[in-house]
Amino acid sequence: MIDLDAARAILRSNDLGGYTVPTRGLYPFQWNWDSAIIALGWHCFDEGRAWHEARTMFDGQWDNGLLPHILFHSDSDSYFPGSEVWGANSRIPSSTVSQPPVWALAIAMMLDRSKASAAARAEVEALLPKLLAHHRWWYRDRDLGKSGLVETYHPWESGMDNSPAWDAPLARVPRVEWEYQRRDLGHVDECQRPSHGEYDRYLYLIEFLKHNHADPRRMSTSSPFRVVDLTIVSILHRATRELVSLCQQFGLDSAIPDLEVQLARTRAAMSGCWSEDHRCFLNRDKVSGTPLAERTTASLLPLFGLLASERQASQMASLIEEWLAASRFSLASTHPESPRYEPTCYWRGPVWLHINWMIADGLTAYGYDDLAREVRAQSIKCIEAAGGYFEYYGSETGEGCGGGEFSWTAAVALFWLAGE
Ligand code: 9WN
Repeated sequence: MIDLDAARAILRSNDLGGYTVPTRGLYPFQWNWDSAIIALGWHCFDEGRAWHEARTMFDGQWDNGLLPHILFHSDSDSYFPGSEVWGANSRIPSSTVSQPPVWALAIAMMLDRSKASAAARAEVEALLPKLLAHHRWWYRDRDLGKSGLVETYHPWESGMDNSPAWDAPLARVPRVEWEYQRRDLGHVDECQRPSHGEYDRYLYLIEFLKHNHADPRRMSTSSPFRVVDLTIVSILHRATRELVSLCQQFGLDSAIPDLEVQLARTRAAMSGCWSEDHRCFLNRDKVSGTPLAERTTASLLPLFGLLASERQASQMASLIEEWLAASRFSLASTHPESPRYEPTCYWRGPVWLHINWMIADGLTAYGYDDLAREVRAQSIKCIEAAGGYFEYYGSETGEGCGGGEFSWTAAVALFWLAGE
């Protein structure tokens, strides 16, 4: 049994007034994709608060449309690196990269589920131009070559920070030489977090962005870390489809043709990411121009993005069946057969329930209802085994890992697991 009162209590206690922190201490600010998922959770019991979450996030949008991955609404010494390290020149102190663009989808879902529809329509009307600017930023500044596949310049932008898919591209990034003190290790056991070598490189990439004023042309020609991340590509495609539908409903027809061009471009480009041998899609390294042959849950998200053909979906479904069976708790964020699989280390193996939701949703869209139900059952099993809502769960033991009282996990329980 999952405890929905406890899930609601987590959102309330992580509410800092207009924005919800992922968890207290470890992540004391507003994170972009967390916040979209959290809004869906709020929407189940307090619609007004859900829209407030969205407004606060978009208050931090840059003039060029970028929606930062972190908004540093207030100071906190429990997290590193803070806004001074990023050095952004923004109205609300922020990071200088974005995160998987879930917002248009979240807003479309909130509108759809809304009981207070006049109020909801007013909220969407106000948010729509900002959503459009956000999506245009991705297509314009992150795909200068109009390839259909947006690029990313920092593992933190992918949201799957230390995914084994990034090992090779990250290895060519220099390490910073200055001393710094990590704060995450004061909250979570070291073995569940990225390594020092990874942090040195994350910081180098922040400096690189700062030095180049996050300029799209410079980043796309010289960033030492430049990848096509399928989490972003898939979510962007799915969310843009929702954006088109919102534009239709709200009379913004003139915005649609451009979005349709982008959607078609991405669909056409996806065949280049498919691997027959792996039975799934693969992220790409743009520096070396090669596929990143590591099966992580990002490889499955094109189902959620509605980017797979029926034939590809069927191969992915058989892969997912094996993937589910390969660890006691599923879906492991890295395929358990990988030599880089680590069942309790962050994005290298543990189970993340918002990703399970996306994969289950994709499976349903392609007609694999039984598999989708199994992914959902596995998600409930994690919460039960761990006895609560954690950041992620050990894929062999179901133990709660990372931060506790975690907002997006509580939200997923409310808007997904509580249903049916
Ligand atoms: C860096 C907040 C965020 C999530 C990311 C997750 C983790 C941050 C960190 O926490 O990243 O952005 O400091 O580890 O990887 O997906 O949005 O929950």
